[in-house]
Amino acid sequence: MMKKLLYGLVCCCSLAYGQNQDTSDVLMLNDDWSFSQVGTEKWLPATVPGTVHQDLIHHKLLPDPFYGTNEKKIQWVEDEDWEYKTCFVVTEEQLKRDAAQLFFEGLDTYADVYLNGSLVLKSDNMFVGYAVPVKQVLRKGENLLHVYFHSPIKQTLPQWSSNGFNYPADNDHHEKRLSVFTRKAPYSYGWDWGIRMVTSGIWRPVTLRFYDVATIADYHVKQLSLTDQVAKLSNELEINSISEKEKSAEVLISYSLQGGKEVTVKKNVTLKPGLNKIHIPLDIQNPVRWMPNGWGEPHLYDFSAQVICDGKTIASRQHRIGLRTIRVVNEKDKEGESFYFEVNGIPMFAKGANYIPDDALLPCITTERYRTLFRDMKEANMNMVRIWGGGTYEDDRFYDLADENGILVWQDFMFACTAYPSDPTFLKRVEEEAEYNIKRLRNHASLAMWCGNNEILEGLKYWGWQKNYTPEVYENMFRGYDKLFRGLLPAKVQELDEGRFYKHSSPYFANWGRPESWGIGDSHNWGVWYGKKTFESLDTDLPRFMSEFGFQSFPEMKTIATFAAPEDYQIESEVMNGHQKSSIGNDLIRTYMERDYIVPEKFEDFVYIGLVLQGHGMRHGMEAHRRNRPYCMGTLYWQLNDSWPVVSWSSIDYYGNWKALHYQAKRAFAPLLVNAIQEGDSLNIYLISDMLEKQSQLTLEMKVIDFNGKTLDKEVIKAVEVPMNTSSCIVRKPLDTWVNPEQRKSSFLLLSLKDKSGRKVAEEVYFFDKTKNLELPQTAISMKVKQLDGKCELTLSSPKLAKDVFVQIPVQGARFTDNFFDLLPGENKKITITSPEIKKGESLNITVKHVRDTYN
Ligand code: BMA
Repeated sequence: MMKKLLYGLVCCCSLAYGQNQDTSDVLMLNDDWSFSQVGTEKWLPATVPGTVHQDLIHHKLLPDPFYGTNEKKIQWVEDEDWEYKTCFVVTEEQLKRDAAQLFFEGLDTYADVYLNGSLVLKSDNMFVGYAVPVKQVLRKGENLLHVYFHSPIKQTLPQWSSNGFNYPADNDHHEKRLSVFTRKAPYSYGWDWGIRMVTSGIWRPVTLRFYDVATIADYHVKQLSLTDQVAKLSNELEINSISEKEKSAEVLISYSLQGGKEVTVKKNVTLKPGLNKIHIPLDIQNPVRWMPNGWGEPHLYDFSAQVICDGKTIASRQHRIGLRTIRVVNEKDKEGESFYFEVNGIPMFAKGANYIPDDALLPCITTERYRTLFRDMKEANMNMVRIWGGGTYEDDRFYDLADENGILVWQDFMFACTAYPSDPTFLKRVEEEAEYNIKRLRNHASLAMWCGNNEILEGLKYWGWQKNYTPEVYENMFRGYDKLFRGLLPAKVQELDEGRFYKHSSPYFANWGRPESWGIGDSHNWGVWYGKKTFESLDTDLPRFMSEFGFQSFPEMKTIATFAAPEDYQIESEVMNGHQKSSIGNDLIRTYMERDYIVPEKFEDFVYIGLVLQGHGMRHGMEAHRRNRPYCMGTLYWQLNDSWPVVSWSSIDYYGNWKALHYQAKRAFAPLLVNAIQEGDSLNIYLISDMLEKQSQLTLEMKVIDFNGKTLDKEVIKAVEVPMNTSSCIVRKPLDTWVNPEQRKSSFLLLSLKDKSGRKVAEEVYFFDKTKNLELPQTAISMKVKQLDGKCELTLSSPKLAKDVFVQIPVQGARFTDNFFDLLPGENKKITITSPEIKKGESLNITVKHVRDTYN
């Protein structure tokens, strides 16, 4: 008999499986799988968790999809059905246990699961974990598990055919837009930065748990209130008893205080057959708060729940819990409607980026890659990441790392850029998905808010769908929107995660083409890029919270070299075009480059100047947003990362290499920022602090220096104070009092903020003109190299200014303490490059380039 249970009703933390602290017996079923294309009868070894694409690539039945124009050659996979099977052994002791539960953390997507000939599950949602009671079908000895994946294309074609219209899912790179019918990561059907790889497979782990009496179906540590004196919590457990009679049990909640002392609270309960909801209140005196990155330590308490029956711990669950308050202040005010995060009672300027899935093949993302990504965010002074709605609800590891690193998570539900169906079957699936993921994620301290979707209201109102559809269809899209995003999802959040902020869309009102709307809520400003507006427009086109703005670049040459051969090194070659998914992308890059730079002829130089352009342009925006706090209270740029090697808006490429933008974000997001900006005829200097302590007794040194290193002017302001969490203008001076028109082209302003011991606490280099107008000198950079195992220390210097110096080594993912910096005349700049691939004594090809090098 087939029975499907929602994961929400059973165990939901992968950690719990790893650290089995109870009497249950867990078999990991990720080994010995084989797979076959239906109809071929040919079986080959398979990887679980994985996707059929990974297995085909492994067996050389598919070419590397990222290389050249291979994307075209792999599209057939989506039209086929695929089977996976494995055998596992069950012992007599295991069979004697009261229950056995097969658990799939993720099936992609339409799968029929057979165990020893019984159909035990039919899945239809990639975002849901499935728990199946299987005791009745297990056998002593060998058991056969068989998963049949229906092609997500063939499965939904009948729906498409009877729908009568094509959904406005422009990012779905197929003439028949089937993606909307399936609850499956939208980006896998293609995106304007994404390869199309419509996957199938067992994409998350599989386990089989044998247990007695009961399991903990859910454990929620609910924070009821928090003050400096006391945290009031409620430990809410759902215990599923499979016993036919009532059973007495003891529930133990323990947590450890700072210093390691363990505190335990007990409750005696009577477990009735079926689901038992148990609440155990708990107070923590003098709680240590979880703080976001930049504000202190993200302290976490280790919580554990145990169910003890007849002297044995029959079930247990663990969570790491952070105590903090997060309030999204979204209120009408005299300027419109605010949108900001108040963390532990203090308004927080949000600094971060939009995250897309880190791989076109999700199971390829290793723990190490997640760790590196969080290190990248933390080092760039970020405190927030938005998990954008066209990907997936992320892996548990992602949220664990967000908790541990103090990075707040803005969580979209997985809907983006198109209307969706809203028939009862679809709504039911979404309901299951919401329930599963809200329960899975609500214990995370980092989870700051839920958002219904990405840009769907915006699409409905402003992307011309009115013209493309009949009034009935269009009206129905609106009604469907309301059902999903104003009905179902907020109701689920209210029911399961009461108190956490929910907004139906991002943006929910502001539209980049309508200035009168910018005072309301969060904005996606695509005036820069799609609207061809200048980067300087970001100084005055101000949102209350910038949840997206972006600009593209090519990845650096060593990444291009992974998918293209030297003969493809042209902006519009077939291979490069295959890796540029925005039809207007190359033209826009060139248009913007012409405005500010001398456009190089050589492809390699174009790639480099493009990186420089993206970095400076985006930094300009981030600084504008920070300068304008508290009117604007956050900036999350589009986009943090890539899912394959591609031309995109990212600040980190697929191989983990920071683009210029990531270094510029790090600078723009510095906790203490000194920032010069031309406003009208005046050049003004701002001091911006996101710090929680007032900074005093600082000295601001302002030097105008020519490109040969001669100081033309110097001014010092002493006893400077920077209040906590503020932006203020400290100097306003007409531009021509800083430099004369000639000097504008041949000098820069060096701003240094020093503390009372003379230590530099902030620095900015400001140029008085666009780069293309500067009289950049030719100069040779000298470099001292000290190469050790795992790292390389460089000291760079140049007698004259070298602008936007880019140091390259042919090692993917190497980490640089700094790059894309201005090397000031006479300065000795030390940087360290780290990578396990760097070896003492082995030759390392280090190349250095600066803007002047690209002139003929
Ligand atoms: C934003 C995103 C994505 C898209 C990006 C660039 O609006 O939400 O859908 O990739 O624009 O076009």
